[in-house]
Amino acid sequence: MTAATGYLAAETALETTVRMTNRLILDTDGGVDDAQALMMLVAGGRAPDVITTTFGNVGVEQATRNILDTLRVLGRDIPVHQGARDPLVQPIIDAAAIHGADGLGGVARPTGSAPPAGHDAAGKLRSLLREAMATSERIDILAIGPLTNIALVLRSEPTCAAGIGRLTIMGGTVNGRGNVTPAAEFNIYADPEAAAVVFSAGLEIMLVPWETCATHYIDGASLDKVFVGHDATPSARFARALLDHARRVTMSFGHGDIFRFVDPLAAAAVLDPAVVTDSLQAAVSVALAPGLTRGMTVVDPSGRLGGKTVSIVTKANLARVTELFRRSLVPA
Ligand SMILES: [Ca+2]
Repeated sequence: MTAATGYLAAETALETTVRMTNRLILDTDGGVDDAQALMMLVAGGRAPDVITTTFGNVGVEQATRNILDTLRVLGRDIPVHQGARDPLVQPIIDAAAIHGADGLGGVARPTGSAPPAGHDAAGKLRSLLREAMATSERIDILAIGPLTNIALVLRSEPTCAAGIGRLTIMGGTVNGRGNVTPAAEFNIYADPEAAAVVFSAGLEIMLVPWETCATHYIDGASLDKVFVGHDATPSARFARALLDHARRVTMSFGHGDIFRFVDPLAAAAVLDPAVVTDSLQAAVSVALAPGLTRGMTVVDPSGRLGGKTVSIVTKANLARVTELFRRSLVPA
């Protein structure tokens, strides 16, 4: 049999791509970099099939509104299911100092956004994962907020773990240097008990930790060039406003005019796993005791902790990540 050529070859290649890529759920807390990550997934050709929201950067209603407004800007209709309002055990914290009171840095918003498709994210996740198990078509998840929704599912129905393909998480630390406390990163610190449930479930996890995000950045001036001649569309204006907010916050912390890839780095790893150029295989456990280390991810490459190891991203191809991000700013 000869190889298909022309149109047929393209069609066959597309079918292969579709078969090889699992469906995707985005679980998000609706902050500035969450909106940017969503824009990257859409621009990169792997829009989530379903989006679930959680408290985190802001309260869950605001997080849901932020995601729905971002979808409105993008002209995309993706079902958004509102989720966890509170952590499993501890009181709620938020990150308004970083993401602004509205979670999107006060950027101008569109009108006429859709309402949420539902208000039971854990229930939706559960039914999707049951369906995935029944059809043997696993679903990938990108989690870029506190892990409460996923923990609620795994705690109530542990067998749902079998429906998850790869779970990519932005969160935690690899060297114990946090961004909320000296030891803990925000997404884990916001609900350590939930993170503990997720990391002990035996899942295939790719972890994008805080230190890797902090060391993968691009200077602001080179991003300004991207917009030259391209900032007339509503989506480019929205993208630019988010980016400018993130740059202002980073500058206010004394780090200069740079844009750090945080949730967008995790989105890049989902879009193109080859952006990951170095990673550490290690068991990860979450410190739950009150005090200095609460919410810290304890990383053990030695195997003494036991359990399934996760893949912790330590280096990424910055040029490739930047290109995936650039496409979301000014789509062709
Ligand atoms: Ca986030």
